[in-house]
Amino acid sequence: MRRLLIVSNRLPVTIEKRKDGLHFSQSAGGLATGLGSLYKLYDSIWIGWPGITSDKTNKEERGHIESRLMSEFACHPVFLSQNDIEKYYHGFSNKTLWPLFHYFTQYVIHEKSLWEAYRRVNELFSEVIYEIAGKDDIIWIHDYHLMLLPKYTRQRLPDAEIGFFHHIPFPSFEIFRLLPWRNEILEGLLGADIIGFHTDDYTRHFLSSTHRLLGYEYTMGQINADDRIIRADTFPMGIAYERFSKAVQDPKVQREITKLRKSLPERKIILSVDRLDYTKGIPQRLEVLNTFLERNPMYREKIIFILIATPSRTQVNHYKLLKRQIDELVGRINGKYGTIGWTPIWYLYRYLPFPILTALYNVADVCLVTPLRDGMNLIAKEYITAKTSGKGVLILSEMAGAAKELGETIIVNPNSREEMVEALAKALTMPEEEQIERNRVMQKRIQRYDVVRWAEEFMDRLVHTKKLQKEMDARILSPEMKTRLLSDYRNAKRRLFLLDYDGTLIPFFGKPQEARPGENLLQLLRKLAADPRNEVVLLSGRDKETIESWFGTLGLGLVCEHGVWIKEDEWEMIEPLTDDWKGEIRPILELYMDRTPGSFIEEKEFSLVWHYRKADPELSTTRVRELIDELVNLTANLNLQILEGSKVVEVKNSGINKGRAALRWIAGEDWNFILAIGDDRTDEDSFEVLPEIAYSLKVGLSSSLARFNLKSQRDVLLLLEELALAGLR
Ligand code: ADQ
Repeated sequence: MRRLLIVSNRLPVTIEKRKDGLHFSQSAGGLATGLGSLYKLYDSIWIGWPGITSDKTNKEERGHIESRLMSEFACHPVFLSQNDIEKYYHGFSNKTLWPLFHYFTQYVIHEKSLWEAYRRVNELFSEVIYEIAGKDDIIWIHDYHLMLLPKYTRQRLPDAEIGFFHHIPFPSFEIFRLLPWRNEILEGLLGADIIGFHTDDYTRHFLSSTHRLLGYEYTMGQINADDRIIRADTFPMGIAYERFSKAVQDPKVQREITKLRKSLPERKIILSVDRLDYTKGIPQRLEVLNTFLERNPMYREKIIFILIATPSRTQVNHYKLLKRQIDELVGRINGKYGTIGWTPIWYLYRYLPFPILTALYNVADVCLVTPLRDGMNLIAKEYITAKTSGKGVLILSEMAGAAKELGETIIVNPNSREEMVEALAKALTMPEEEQIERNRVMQKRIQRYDVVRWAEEFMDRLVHTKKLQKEMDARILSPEMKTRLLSDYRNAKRRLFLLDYDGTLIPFFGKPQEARPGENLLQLLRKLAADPRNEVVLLSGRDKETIESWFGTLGLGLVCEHGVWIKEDEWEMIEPLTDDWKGEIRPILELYMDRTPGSFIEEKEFSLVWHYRKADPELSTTRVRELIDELVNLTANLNLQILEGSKVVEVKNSGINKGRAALRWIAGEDWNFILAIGDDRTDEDSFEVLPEIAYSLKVGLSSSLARFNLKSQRDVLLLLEELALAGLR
């Protein structure tokens, strides 16, 4: 059986040191339940911090903790010091990442020492993983505390199967870019094979940030990083459905329900349950209640607002202030409206045991889940599920990830007090049949995509992505195939090279003038061309003046403007062409140049090119589609073709391409060896016309007509250098 290593900041086990020794207790959170299902499919171990700092334990105790965690709980500890917890957990995780990712930019602290602690602890986690991971283990890392861990783990275990799930929102680029260490965070995540988010918006935000900050292209959630395919995808986390839908049958829950009913006769109950966190919008919710009671005196003494807040991150200052603010608000509202027999708000500042929590879900007529920002929010799903009678109304913030799935609730903007007050009135008067109708639909949905399905789907996609990577690896020119290529080359009497220039012989540059060949490359080409058995042809999209000035004296065959101009001995045009269409097309390209800062136009003899490599990637993605659309309409009656290359759109006469030009050489002789290398769509035309004996190589990991892929442009030079050497022997 394969092993699954689950990694999160906290273990689902808490250890406390009391006078009589160490105490272990297991916590049954939603994540633990979901992942529990995987324990049956995989032999699993959970890695994380056990909740006790290493300063409080000695070596012997730590040894005891380690062995007991493993034997009783299948857990492995990562020991952290008080200083680590201060800086990595309370610090960078909860004073930098948490507020930033929840759009509370005013609370964010950018402090280098916190960042360094975050890096150090992530490194520490990767050491522990390295210690215990076996070759075939799957590693699933959770949450914002460990965003660098996928990369660190990949560095130690290059072939590992690594998944990452992000439980909080991933903010839009405009927010994310504020982080001084934004690139490191993205690179950290990209160490994973798959990165999961709760909603499509978060997935999109992440893809957009990797595109804009690291320049990685993506299609349908698939990122082509330098040498790997990585997937970003949406997996809305579910709950342990049965646990909540069957809770009411539990005698302990029944007892709690009876107790509650006795103490709350004839009153409508409005419930609110959260961790005490500024993202949850608790003060705003209390203000809504205040306004509601002010405007609707008939509801006074008729409702009870039960406010449950779990203590959380109590060491962080903003949380202390929030606690004080809530205490004051509760006091003020209770003082203002309360009567001898009625207290409007019942406020509990504690964690509730499961029977009481579900009893509350059961008796509450309305549940208010109105965070200002929330990755998913599981309370919303738990409340709907616990409503076995179908009666009950959920008021849900559109800023919670759960709103994407629970559209039948009353959805509100948590920043609008008006809207929320109205929603409360609507909820309290909603006919029962309507409540049941709305809830039944959602219950089915929550049941179908529960936490087990969530976890299993994530794992499925992880395995699938790894398979894709392996398929792509199989297309990469293997050492054995390379040996065969070299030997075919050595044995061949006549050899043809068809080489693209930009992105193949040199890296891709933004501006044409930056791409001048270096002396080493010129020497290499000269050496290859000097062998009388070789014919080396350069096929470029560039204009003939540039290509002639760079390569004119090396004895190469040359093709310019994607096949318009050909030089075997002298420059000639592949067929007579006109350029009288330029006057019509140029103004369109100029318009796009003006609207897309960083882009520019290149004019060649028989083509016009719009370059956008230096423009903002997101903007240019949209502009390219618009431009092509416009050009397609415009060129319908002109004998022109529109060609999309790497970061360029080119308009030229139709019927002209690199393949047609390459055929001149291919058909000219009986070659024993042909090698074609290219990196973009325009090279596919050459690959298409090659005979079977040819070796064709595509630079990069995208699909192609070429027989093999090379991971990077550097690999092209290495191969050509080996060929040049092989020729000498
Ligand atoms: P949280 O911000 O902690 O989690 P949430 O999704 O609401 O928020 O889940 C909390 C869990 O704790 C629920 O299962 C709930 O039952 C329980 N809980 C909360 N208060 C409680 C109380 N007073 N007594 C007993 N139990 C209580 C983060 C993200 C969320 C995301 C989850 C899961 O911030 O947006 O939904 O992870 O990915």
